[in-house]
Amino acid sequence: MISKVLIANRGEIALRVILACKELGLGTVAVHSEADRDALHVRYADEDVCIGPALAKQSYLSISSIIAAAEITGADAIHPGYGFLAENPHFAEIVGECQLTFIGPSPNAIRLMGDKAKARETAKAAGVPILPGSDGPVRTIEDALEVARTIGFPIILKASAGGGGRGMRICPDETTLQSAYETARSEAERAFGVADVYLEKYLQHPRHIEIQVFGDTHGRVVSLGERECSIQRRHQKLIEESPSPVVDQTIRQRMGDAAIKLCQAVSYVNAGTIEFLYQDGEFYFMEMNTRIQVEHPVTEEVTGIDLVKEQICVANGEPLSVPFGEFHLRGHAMEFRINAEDPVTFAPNPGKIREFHAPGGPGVRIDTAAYRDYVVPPHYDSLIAKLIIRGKDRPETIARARRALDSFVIEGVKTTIPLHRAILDDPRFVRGDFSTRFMEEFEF
Ligand code: MV4
Repeated sequence: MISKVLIANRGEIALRVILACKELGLGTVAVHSEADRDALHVRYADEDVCIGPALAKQSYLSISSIIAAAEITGADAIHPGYGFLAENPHFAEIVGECQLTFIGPSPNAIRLMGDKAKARETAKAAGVPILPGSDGPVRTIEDALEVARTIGFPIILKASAGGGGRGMRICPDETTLQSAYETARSEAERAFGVADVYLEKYLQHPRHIEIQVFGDTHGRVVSLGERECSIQRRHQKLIEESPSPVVDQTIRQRMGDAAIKLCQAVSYVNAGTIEFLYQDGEFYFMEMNTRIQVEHPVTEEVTGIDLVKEQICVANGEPLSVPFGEFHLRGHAMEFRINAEDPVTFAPNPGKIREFHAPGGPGVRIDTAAYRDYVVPPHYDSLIAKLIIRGKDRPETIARARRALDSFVIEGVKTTIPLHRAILDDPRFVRGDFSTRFMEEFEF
């Protein structure tokens, strides 16, 4: 039985996990770097351990320091949050070998889905729709050209070890593929230590729609509906919402069933996300994320399920609390990622928050570890708050989001608040008529 949880993370997600532990009556251990001594996750936890210098490699990514902190404090479980070590199969394995409970999926599931070419093959074998493309990595340029000619251009080259948009090359024709193949491979080798690339038909204006899934140790897997994540820039999501403006009950059922089939094929346990590309009424498997995601609150708000508490209970061996039978999405929710960065250039803008006033009122939730006089360190991700809005429908959610953003005061650092406010006045956004290219065309 879990009684004390070490949170191997920082910022809003560390705080989010601590809140869930408190509600479950569990003890909490925060770990922090030297740059995070004054961080809220440290103050909210029952115990805290400094695990190293500011540089993530020497603290939040240091497996030995984190395991040592768990042993010193007598923690019996580790929640990895998102980012850092959350999808490191080696870390999950070591946690288990140290007789600690990893609050997440098995090392094998993490490893399998971390290889994007293998994930694609697993999806195909499970009967989940995928885009036309190569079976596994393409070994030679001749191989690549043959597959491309068969499926037709444009195609996209993706690094097997990549994901989240890193190591991709779009090729509109044979000439670009000729030159992109080797550069993509050497880039992948340099970035991930594995040169393998695979090939897919390239969709010109897809939506990114993902399904939240959850499996337990009793063999049950559920789908908890979709999140629309097309509003992003440079592969950083800006706004997520559920339900998607384009997903009806039929598509939701089909996507959910496909997601469940994939999870069952790999005996998936704990929270996960299946990402799909959606275009012209069809959806295709893209990747699976084997962690709790930044945007999980959107699903929490429309399902009423506390996903982080559910993660801990499932790691404890309990069956999923989600009732059997039809789940339903109630109302609408949106999340706005508020980053300490220039809203025009997206350059990080760390520094001291001189004024901080968060909005409240009906349908407003804020997940943050920031406060007035908090100094946003330059060493980590620039996310400082998530504004999560719920309404009875999309129009009410948009109206609430506008008034919440209008009264959200953050001074001292530049933030993405004005950008969000402008997006909420865009007619295409308001109509729900957009693809992953929305921000390329958006004028701020
Ligand atoms: C694609 C695609 C179009 N066609 N694959 C980007 C992130 C990585 N997970 C895969 N990505 C894409 N894969 C095919 N076959 C377009 C993208 C893509 C994208 C996907 C989701 C959200 C934003 C995106 C922005 C640019 C490209």
